[in-house]
Amino acid sequence: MEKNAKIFVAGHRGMVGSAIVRRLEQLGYRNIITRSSSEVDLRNQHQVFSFFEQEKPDYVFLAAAKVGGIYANNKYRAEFLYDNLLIEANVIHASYLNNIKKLLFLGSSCIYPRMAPQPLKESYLLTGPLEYTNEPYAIAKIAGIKLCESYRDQYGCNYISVMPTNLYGPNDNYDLAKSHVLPALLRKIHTAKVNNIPAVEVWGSGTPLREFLHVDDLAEACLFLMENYHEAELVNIGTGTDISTKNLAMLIMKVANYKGEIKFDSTKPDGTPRKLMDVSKLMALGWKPKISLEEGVRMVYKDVEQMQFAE
Ligand code: GFB
Repeated sequence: MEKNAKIFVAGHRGMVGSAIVRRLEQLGYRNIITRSSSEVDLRNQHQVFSFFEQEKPDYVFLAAAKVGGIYANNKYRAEFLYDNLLIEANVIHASYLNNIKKLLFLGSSCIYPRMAPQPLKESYLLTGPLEYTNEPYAIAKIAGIKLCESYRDQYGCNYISVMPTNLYGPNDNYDLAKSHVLPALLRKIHTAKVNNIPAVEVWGSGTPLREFLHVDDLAEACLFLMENYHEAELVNIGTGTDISTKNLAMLIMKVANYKGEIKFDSTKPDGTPRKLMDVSKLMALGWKPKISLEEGVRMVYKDVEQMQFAE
């Protein structure tokens, strides 16, 4: 991407979008355009089409989405499907109408079948039933992948799809009803430590395995792929290693120096038993993550220590 290229980062206030903007600015890109959802509601086709006609960006990072952890996905099933379908359809079609140079679409590792062989290869997409708890979100993201693929087939658009694993980092969501496991455990363990609470609650059995990538590594991978990848097939972005939710809690307890107990809440769902990404395709292209899980947790815990959580 030329340094003076006009780059639209959709979803710039979120954890992923803000990391992409941060990385673009670090690399000297100066013509970055962003809009809050109150300025341009990406679910509103007229607002999106007018914005694109007016701004005509050269590149688009489509990081805007309605996201959340297992509980939110399962509770707001209609919103996760409707909002995400509208956002991707409007932004991808507006990009086509305005002949933008390239678009990068962000999906998620939950698009793969619940019981697909591990680690998950890009070719496993649509080879089996999805995990129930996040099926609406996964279907929306699969539709986004197919939109990019179909606009490439029919109109020759250079749109690529990337599938990150579970993410964490600055600007994460710490609302316990909507967040993902890593920020939720950071908050619960920190709160337990400062308030001398003897035990913290971990949802489910503690056995599900999850892979975690720091969002700064993800941003680096997105810029790398925007520059170097021009194919139709999706690309996994991850670390290639995973950890059980129990051992994640123990890692965070070590980082926080919290000596309490873990209580497992079996009334909460485990979700997918495992969703480890096969990242050999991306690594063969020349990218690899830099931030280890322990290092990343220590970095984020420093931010959490400054946060005031309502009890
Ligand atoms: O991160 P998480 O909410 O989403 O849950 P998924 C991961 C695992 O952590 C589940 C357990 O087995 C949870 O039961 N867990 C333990 C907790 N304690 C907690 C807690 O306090 N909060 C939360 N949230 N989980 C998401 C999808 O699935 O993965 C999204 O729902 C997206 O759509 C995201 O794809 C990447 O990893 O199960």
